[in-house]
Amino acid sequence: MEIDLATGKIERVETDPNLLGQHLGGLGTNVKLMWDRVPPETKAFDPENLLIFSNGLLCGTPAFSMNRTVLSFVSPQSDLLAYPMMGGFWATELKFAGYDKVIFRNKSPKLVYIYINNDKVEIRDAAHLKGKGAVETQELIREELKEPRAQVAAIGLAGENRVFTASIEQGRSSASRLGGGAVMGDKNIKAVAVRGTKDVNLARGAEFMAHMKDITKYIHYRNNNPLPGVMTILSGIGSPQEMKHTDEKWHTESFAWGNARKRRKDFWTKDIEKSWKETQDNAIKRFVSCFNCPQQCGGLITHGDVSSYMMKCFSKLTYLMGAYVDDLDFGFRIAKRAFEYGVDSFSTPQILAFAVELYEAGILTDKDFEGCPTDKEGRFVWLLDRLVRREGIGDVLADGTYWAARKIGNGAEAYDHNTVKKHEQMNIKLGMLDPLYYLMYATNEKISITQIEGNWPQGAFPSREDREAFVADWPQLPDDKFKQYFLDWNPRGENSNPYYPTPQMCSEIVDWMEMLHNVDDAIGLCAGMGSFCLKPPYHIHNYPKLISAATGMDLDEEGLKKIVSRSRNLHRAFNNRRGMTRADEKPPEDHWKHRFPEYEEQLLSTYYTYKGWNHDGVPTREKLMELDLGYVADDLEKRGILKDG
Ligand code: MTE
Ligand code: MTE
Ligand code: MTE
Ligand code: MG
Ligand code: W
Repeated sequence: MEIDLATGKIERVETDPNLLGQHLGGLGTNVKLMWDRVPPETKAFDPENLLIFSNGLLCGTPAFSMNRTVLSFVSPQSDLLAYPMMGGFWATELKFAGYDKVIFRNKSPKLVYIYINNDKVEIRDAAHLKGKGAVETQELIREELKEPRAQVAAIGLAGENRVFTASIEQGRSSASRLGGGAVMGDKNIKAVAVRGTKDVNLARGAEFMAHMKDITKYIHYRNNNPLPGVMTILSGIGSPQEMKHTDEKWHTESFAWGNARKRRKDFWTKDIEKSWKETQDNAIKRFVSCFNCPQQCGGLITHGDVSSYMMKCFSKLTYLMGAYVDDLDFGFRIAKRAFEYGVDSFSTPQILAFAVELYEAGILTDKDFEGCPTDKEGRFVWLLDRLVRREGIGDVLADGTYWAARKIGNGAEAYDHNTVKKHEQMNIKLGMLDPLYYLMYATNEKISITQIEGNWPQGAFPSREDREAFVADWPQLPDDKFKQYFLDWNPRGENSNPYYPTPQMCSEIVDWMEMLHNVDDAIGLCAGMGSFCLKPPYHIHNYPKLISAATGMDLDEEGLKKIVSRSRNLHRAFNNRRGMTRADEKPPEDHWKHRFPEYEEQLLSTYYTYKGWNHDGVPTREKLMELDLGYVADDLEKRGILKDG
């Protein structure tokens, strides 16, 4: 469905089966639409920027955990193609209403919300919702529509004010990174509500369900047999079980506090452990899952006088660590406020901590902080309030550290030390260069690591027996050679970081994991059941079977790999066309204490070659032709981006 917000025209366009054959759905087909329709001159807040809400190819089928909505747009922060994602219930509701995507173009003259109720689609006035919270708005709209089962994705103040880190919130989920909320606010859309009651049909239903039987069995098995020898958050499946685990020794001591600055290696004392466990156990009323998922990664939070809300993963830690506050109570308090404002809880606390650093360094002054409380908690809340309203210094901070640093000047640029392609990274700063993570940070199009890491363990196992046990039962592997790579990998000494896995092996491993993420993001699967965890239920040997049974398209492994590689290269070309090049592909300088500049260049070159990209990181004509993307090669050549093949 396509909605022109300037004219109010609503069009229904039949999904083109050829397009699905070429790019599957979700992120894959979004990228194709963006390539075809959003030229490189278009900026985030131009009317021509599209805002696409898409479900994945298998959303709404009986397959577990197929519930991702993939948003796509040009990001105000990076000026590249952003694709934040959310689970929850919105994607499948859209499928049940009979649509695969909603594409918004142009801007509405006044604040509106959209109501899709099966075939009936309305653009409704939202003047009365102006300034309301992103969580609150969802309930207000359901009441107004008298449709308690409508699923609503909404923005808060931050999105309305085009804060570059504004998110889009839905139920227990959030499309968080790279400013989708800002683009939605710029288009004057407060919310998109959906209600759908139609059927979803499978091409070969019995066959599909037979495959699901095996997958279900495996999910039970994995849930009953957590992996030994890895840290708790990696031992199970589903997105990280931060609501269930209370042991935060690893995160609080390994990740850096403040604006990704200091590690506190003795933080996790007995007292902290006791108080944090108590706070978390009291705060979580029950566990919640996304549509048709057995894993319950979210928590329904009721905390003191804070009205109840839902949370999962790292948001409980990010503000607290950014502010150097030791009490978990603060984490649960400020998160609700931030979710109502609708901001990304990775970037935003880093920006607030960046402001505090600038103040301490005398680059920001008392004048900028006039009226700000002096305690750490009060200061963070005050800064957050200014940021989402774009008031005073908040107006500068609202563009994120990269842009704020350049506006503030006076040495502030040196404090922008944790961005890749203008985007704030997780606060993980470690000692020794990790060649796999180096490649992920440098090259993946999500501009953060989740989109790439996953099936390959994050570190070598110390004992040979444990390694042998791990590889003995590894049916998810795309190729048996990875077993040997893993067996030979040591935590220290010979065959360890940074020279092992070798650049060639690293290229193969990163490519394999990226391929899985590209599948998940195209079919709408939560990465926690596929690409993002160790030994997941969905993998390269069963994806093609499910896709074939659902669609009737008879895909094998090679065919599937080719499709996602096509979308992935088109995605890269889209960003190359907007100026992204080798010089942009680097992790923050202080990301590891020990760096190896020449070796890193070798890693990057080896990976580019493996991917079929030239020295600048642009797909070669040969690669593009192989993927039936000759039209992309022509375009890049015409623009002088691709030279000499
Ligand atoms: N921001 C908000 N507002 N709410 C969230 O739940 N989750 C964080 C981060 N920012 C989160 C958030 C986590 S744990 C992840 S992995 C990323 O958003 C996911 O990014 P995406 O939604 O852009 O795909
Ligand atoms: N699923 C896909 N397909 N892609 C992703 O990047 N991120 C995971 C998980 N599932 C991810 C994904 C992580 S780290 C988290 S914390 C949750 O999604 C975020 O859930 P939400 O987007 O519903 O808020
Ligand atoms: N990497 C390491 N080494 N350890 C971790 O615990 N957590 C993951 C991931 N990478 C994690 C990690 C989780 S749960 C999230 S949400 C992502 O980091 C978020 O980072 P991103 O925004 O860079 O994708
Ligand atoms: Mg998300
Ligand atoms: W996460």
